[in-house]
Amino acid sequence: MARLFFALPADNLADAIIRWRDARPWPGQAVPAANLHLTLAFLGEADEKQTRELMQQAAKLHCPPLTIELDACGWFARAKAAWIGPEQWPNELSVFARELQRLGSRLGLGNGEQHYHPHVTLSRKATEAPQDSPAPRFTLLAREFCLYQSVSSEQGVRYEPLARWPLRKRIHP
Ligand code: 2AM
Repeated sequence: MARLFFALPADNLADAIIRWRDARPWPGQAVPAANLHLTLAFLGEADEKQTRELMQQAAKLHCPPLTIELDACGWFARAKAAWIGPEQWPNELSVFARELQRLGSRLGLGNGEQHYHPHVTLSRKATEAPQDSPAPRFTLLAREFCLYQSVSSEQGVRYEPLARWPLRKRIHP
């Protein structure tokens, strides 16, 4: 079994975001640069057959390249996650996240969560919200999406991309 999720990688921005976070008071336990991503759909524990099927189906999906402004800070009190994310985001992002979540649920995966709020988690075990001023000003240019496996080890968790696909608009004949 593998613990899986679909996400937009934030590799290009990760170092700049970490510098920004580390230059201000920020609650909780810092997430390392290599783990920064914007989750599209959480899938949970999948077996090999489900993983194969996810890859086959995901390859057929379409979503245009996306520009996402990371211009707000937030905190999920229950998950104790402090994050940055968009104040507003393209509708295509919500539509695509829903499609990926539905793909997961057709295969018996995911947590049935309906509400989608895009974010990049910058720390965990945060018992308070980060200060929201000055606001972040990053632009995530999403050109591809990935299926990640979450791997836990003594050094902590790391996210390994199992597959990646370009974001591309559907071309109508
Ligand atoms: P997070 O960024 O909000 O922490 C890998 O664990 C990814 O899946 C993380 O991005 C995490 O979201 C998300 N995730 C982990 N457990 C989850 C759950 N039970 N429900 C929804 N998303 C989850």
